[in-house]
Amino acid sequence: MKLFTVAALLVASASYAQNTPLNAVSVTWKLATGYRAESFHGKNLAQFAQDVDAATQGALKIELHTNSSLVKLSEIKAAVQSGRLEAGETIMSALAKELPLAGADSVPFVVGTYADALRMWQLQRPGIERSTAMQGLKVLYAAPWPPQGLYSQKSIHSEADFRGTQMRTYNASTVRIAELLGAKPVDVPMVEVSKALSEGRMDNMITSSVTGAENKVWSHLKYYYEINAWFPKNIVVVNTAVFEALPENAKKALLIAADRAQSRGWSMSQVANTDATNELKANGIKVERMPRELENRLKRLGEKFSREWVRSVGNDANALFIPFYAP
Ligand code: PCA
Repeated sequence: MKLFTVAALLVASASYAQNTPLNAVSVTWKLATGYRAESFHGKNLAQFAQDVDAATQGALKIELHTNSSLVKLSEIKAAVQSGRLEAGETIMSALAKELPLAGADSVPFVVGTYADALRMWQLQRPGIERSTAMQGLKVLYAAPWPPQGLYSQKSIHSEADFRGTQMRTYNASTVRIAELLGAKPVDVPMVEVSKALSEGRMDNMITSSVTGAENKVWSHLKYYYEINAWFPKNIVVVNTAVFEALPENAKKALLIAADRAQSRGWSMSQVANTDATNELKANGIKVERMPRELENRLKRLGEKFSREWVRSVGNDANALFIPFYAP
């Protein structure tokens, strides 16, 4: 074929991609998450998939695979990078090794409200997008878990009450916190919390009201201290090459739906938090404040943790915290 013919064909196919009616070709993406379909994150994803389907007139379908059923939570990011999955949802703070700024999500006592969590995400997003882009991933949206509190089998009066206990962990920060408190870290993915409780593998954990309620932890854990330690976020990403292969109008529709999912996620999380806290109480869990002295002690541990985090990440951490703390 002559060169100009090839060029003409390329131009023609490019303009076809730009102007194709949305539903001329239909693609289906697999999107996996490590969390349940019935949880608010899962419902938000389902609504996102429905919005994308409607906005692209069926040109882009998103098939959800929830609860680590297709790919385990800890492997979702790698699966999207390799193209085994087109898209996935995972918890950002567990990606701190590959995306250092994601670690800010679980530095204790930095973010205290949903509004702060959003401000933090707006400051993190450009840096996280730069890192994910280098790894072949595009960020679609993030949505917060409710604030993290402390569940315990026994009532907690002082730091000594943690010593030697088995503390459930779900990321590097929770491991470090367990260590700082003299507890033994036990890694338990969320979908296995009930099982670990019934096997006597955990005495306490830091997580949200929602995760406690979904796992009906009242069978074993009796206290919930609302320490508001941090607001971790789930992040939804797509393989960059897969995204780039979409027609322009489908890309646009997808990104609009993603922005909506992000705002919806922020509201759904707050509603889910209220409902779950009520459910914990209705099932006999004592929802309490910590003794003041212990709360102060935890805050100091949080500061120590924060210094360690800034030291380990370096400039990017300062570049995030300085504007975050600026009035
Ligand atoms: N639930 C998840 C992550 C944070 C949360 O609230 C978990 O406990 O694994």
